[in-house]
Amino acid sequence: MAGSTRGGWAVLGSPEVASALATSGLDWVCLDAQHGLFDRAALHATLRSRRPGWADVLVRVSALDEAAIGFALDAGASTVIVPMVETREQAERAARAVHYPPRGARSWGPVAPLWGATATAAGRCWIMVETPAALARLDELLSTPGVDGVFVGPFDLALALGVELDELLADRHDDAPLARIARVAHDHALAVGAFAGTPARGELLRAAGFDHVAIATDAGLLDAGIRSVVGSRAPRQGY
Ligand code: 3PY
Ligand code: MG
Repeated sequence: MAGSTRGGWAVLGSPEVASALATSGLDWVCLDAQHGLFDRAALHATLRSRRPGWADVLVRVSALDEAAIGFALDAGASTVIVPMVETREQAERAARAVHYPPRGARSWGPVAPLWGATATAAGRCWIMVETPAALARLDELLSTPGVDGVFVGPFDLALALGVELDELLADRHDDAPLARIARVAHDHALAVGAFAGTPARGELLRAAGFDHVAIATDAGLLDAGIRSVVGSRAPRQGY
């Protein structure tokens, strides 16, 4: 992904809703199998419903798990986002799981051709930086061969740092955590993305140096739609 992009975050586990996001003009959609409702069946159903014109589809896997990573790529995800990576060894495992030999150790078994689609041969590996341990090892993590991008989870990072999310997002010091992550990632020529969840938080992340920002979730858009039409619902907590 080049330049600056806007993504959508799908948590509802619905192929139809993911399709609405993927054809909305957003540049990419991430199917969330960590905190969202995308189990294997829902990932398959969504990836197999892709049509020409869909935005790029990424999958956030539930954990650093070789089987989950291979499954998402076999079904056609372009990129896998691996949560909670904290050590060089974990970054190497994530990268190995994404790339075929000789770069990595991904097992061959594409299923997308079963429904006439192309399997992802050259998947991309984005690791999540969202803990102080990862922050302390930024250079080590982001220089790992086979890691193609970094993705920040500002909610987890704020929780773990013991600061308010708004404080983390608004911190404009040179050495502020978000700015530092973006700078080190750019120094390593990686893709640099983050979860925002709203356009306003997305702007703050862009100002901190993030190029690929998930500006909305399917649940949030549904909620905003209900409130704008029916006007009767209190804003929801969470995604
Ligand atoms: C975070 O902000 O920690 C996330 O992982 C967003 O989903
Ligand atoms: Mg997180």
